[in-house]
Amino acid sequence: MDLLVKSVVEGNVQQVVESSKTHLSSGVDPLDIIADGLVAGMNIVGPRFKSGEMYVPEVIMSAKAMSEGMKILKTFLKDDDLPSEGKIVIGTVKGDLHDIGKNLVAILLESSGYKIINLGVDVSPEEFSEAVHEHQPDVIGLSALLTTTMMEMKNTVDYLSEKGLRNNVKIITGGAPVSAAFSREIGADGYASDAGSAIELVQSLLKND
Ligand code: B1M
Repeated sequence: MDLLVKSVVEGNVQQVVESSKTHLSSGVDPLDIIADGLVAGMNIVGPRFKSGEMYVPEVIMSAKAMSEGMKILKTFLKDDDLPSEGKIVIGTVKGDLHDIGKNLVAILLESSGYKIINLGVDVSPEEFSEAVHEHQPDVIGLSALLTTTMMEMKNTVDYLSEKGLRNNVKIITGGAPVSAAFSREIGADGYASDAGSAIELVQSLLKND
């Protein structure tokens, strides 16, 4: 499985596809290939990105390699075979169109076993609220890159509180202008400065549930 892990880390799509097929044809359980190969590889990528050893384009290639491997392996799985650590709705708040960082956070959370519902950009408090009703997530992730849209995070937190939707869901925030202090001030449950920290934050919030 070492070659598969290495290929994910290196973002080598072709090698990941070939190696996944080789393991399948040797009779390895697809779930083991996912856990010990694809996820194990992304578990190396997350901390390396956090520590600055890997950069955005490299993480995107690793994620692409992982998802190409997943495409092959998923055809051998039943829908409920894949274990889920929890469900996360994520989006960039209203008025804000920046999504590169938010998508990276989504990618790394997904590769850590969370089911991600990515609402995209320019997401209003009402749309977050609808997503809570529809998907019943464990966590809502709010991203903002503009100082002018940071207050939409507060509006979203307030709206969800008003609608009585805070009981079973944690709200986390992130994005360049956001800070832990701001996040606390607006009543969110946590703040992460980068994608690697977002994984640790979600794990600790859901563990304490
Ligand atoms: Co814009 N932009 N931009 N921009 N843009 C910034 C953010 C800016 C700092 C540039 C500058 O002036 N130096 C500035 C904001 C200034 C401010 O508010 N203080 C700015 C501006 C002003 C604007 C416009 C207003 C420009 C204009 O039109 N006059 C406009 C606004 C449009 C809008 O949103 N309504 C605008 C537009 C754009 C583009 C569309 C051209 C493009 C976005 C494309 C896209 O995202 N699809 C863009 C870009 C690319 C940038 C910069 C250059 C790069 C942002 C980025 O992707 N970084 C940015 C300057 C910069 O940061 N150097 C800038 C890489 C990414 C991996 O990092 O997004 O920080 P980041 O994500 C990190 C963390 O923040 C964190 O984890 C990520 C990964 O580690 N994180 C989370 C993010 N979300 C998280 C959520 C979490 C947890 C962690 O939990 C839920």
